[in-house]
Amino acid sequence: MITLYSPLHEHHAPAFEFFRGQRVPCFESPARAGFVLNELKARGHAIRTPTTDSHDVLPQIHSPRYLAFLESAWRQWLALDPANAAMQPFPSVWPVRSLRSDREPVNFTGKLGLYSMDNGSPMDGGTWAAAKAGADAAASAAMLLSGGERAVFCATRPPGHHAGVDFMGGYCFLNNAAIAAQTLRNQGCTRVAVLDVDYHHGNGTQSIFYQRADVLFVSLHGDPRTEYPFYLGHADETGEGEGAGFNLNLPLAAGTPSGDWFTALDAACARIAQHQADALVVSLGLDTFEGDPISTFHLQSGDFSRLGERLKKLGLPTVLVMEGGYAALELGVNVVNVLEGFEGA
Ligand code: SP5
Ligand code: ZN
Repeated sequence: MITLYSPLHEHHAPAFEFFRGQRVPCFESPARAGFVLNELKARGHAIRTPTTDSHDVLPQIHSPRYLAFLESAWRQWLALDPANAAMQPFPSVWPVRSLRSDREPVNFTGKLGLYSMDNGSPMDGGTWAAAKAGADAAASAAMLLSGGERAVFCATRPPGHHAGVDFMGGYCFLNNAAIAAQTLRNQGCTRVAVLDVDYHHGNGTQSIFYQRADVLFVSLHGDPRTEYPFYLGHADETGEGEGAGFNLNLPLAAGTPSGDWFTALDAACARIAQHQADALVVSLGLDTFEGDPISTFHLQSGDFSRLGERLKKLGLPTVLVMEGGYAALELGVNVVNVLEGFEGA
């Protein structure tokens, strides 16, 4: 399976995030992709640079004002004070219920809050370039599928599945899985399925496709009653309008054993088979791993081979995009186990 990788991800390297009120090194680090790249090379996988520009598909997924903000955010931050070059912007005010989100503030902090779901998406001067390179990889992968490729993996960071039409969140800025799915639709696929196996619910992807029947969204994840992102991902969210019946959430209790996780995966795959999709996009989060520092599931490295085998059994042209997974040392092995499980099945 071809892997798409852009070194531009390295430029997204914010120094810290907030965790239990303290500044801590970002869990979502450049080293993550480095370990993945090393393992891919060590195990003889083909690596290519993305070739398709996602410029035209981006506004099909994200709002123009959000894209304009993201692209210019760092310049705006520096314009406030050159000393900001050494600082990280964080939102501190959000337009929650009863506040207006239709008016874009002039003030930078006002804009940042408007376009953020949390304070968990630190940015720096390389964030736009890295996120755009990830979106380009997602679009390129979809193009390779329409050229006849069976499966393509995007070794991207930052991840994407928490990013919605007009907001960042959970380390995510551009929704790579949605960009891949939309590109597949643009290329003539009638029905696409997105399967999200990250530990956290893919709230951004769900919300983007919630009213659409052409893109089925299926997710297994930590129960939002106790797990991030808390405000979406419940089983009663089944889609709306034309999208009614085209959203399936399979929330699992924190600490769920791997056997139960694979049972839920079977249910997810059964729904996807029923959709009669032309293509599959997998939001491949590896934070279901036993050793993940911020999650509570118990998958072992060998279980990721089994995941790859199960995905292959769907028999669909498949784009896999990397999402979370914060046990950086084991991330390469876990990712490549999925790919080789898929190839070997
Ligand atoms: C793409 C992705 O995986 N994003 C995840 C963002 C999670 N951000 C909030 C993490 C809060 C973790 N709390 C963990 C408590 C562990 N003791
Ligand atoms: Zn996650």
